[in-house]
Amino acid sequence: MTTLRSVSLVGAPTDIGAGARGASMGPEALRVAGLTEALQSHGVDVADRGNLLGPANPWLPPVDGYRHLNEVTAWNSAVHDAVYAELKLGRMPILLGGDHCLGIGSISAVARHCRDTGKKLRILWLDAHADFNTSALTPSGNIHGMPVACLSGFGPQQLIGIGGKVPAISPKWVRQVGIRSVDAGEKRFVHEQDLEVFDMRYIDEMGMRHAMELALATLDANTHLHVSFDVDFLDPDIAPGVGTTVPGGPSYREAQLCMEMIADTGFMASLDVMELNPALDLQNKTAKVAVDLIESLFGKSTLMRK
Ligand code: 5AB
Ligand code: MN
Ligand code: MN
Ligand code: MN
Repeated sequence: MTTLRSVSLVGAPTDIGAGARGASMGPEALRVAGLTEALQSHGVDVADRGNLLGPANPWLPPVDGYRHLNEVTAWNSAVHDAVYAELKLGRMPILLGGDHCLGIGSISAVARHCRDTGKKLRILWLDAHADFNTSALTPSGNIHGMPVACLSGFGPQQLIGIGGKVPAISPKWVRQVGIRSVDAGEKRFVHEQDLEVFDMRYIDEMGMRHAMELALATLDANTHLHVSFDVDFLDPDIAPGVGTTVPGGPSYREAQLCMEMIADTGFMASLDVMELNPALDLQNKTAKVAVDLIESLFGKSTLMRK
């Protein structure tokens, strides 16, 4: 198992790209749920870097198809710089969101690090949503619905340029798992760009095990695996504390299996934990489930096999 054992927690307390307020409280809820202690209990060296700073949320309607574009850019630049700095130190960044627009800063930094080090990048996108909207396709203007498109070079210059190369990634490097809510135009664009999607219908029919086997199939010793975990990936029964719940997501056990299979590869080298919204949660239940699942990503296993 080669998963890095030195981790840096980077909090990004903002809901600047979301359609509901409250994800700004996500980092603190994960800390209160015991994230540091849980990781330490698996022998991980944890440095909590505290929270990044950025502009307040002015809560304005879209302009040219984007809400809060300048504020989203400022937050993503801060996330990029922090994540890139941790990777340079040889540590594994865990970004504590914050809404999922911040995947742009995080993954553009990871992609830059992979260019520096000659690593092959694979991105596992665990989400109910494809997050592949553009200003022309979006029904909301909320940029948390656009990060995969922006990273693939489809978005405003000020966002797609973060990290120094356009596009930051190829959509061919992405594997999406758990998808069950995609807008009509977004769906056409997902097919056009050939994203590999293991949606809930696929998981129902083939099982989480088979979906994850395929999603992880092309990893090798030179791969940097980035996991972008949108907490709304999970079924709302176990994870009600998100702004955009979609019924019919993975159960607790299916999600555990998904995380355990990622841990088994030993290739996870960076992680985002996004969209947790404590204002919509029940006694921090969703944060606790998220911490449980993160433990599994770091090798906690229910297996009795030695
Ligand atoms: B999330 C929606 N597709 O674009 C849009 O939570 C929802 O980061 C996006 O996955 C959900 O507004 C974004 C309707
Ligand atoms: Mn989502
Ligand atoms: Mn998302
Ligand atoms: Mn959401």
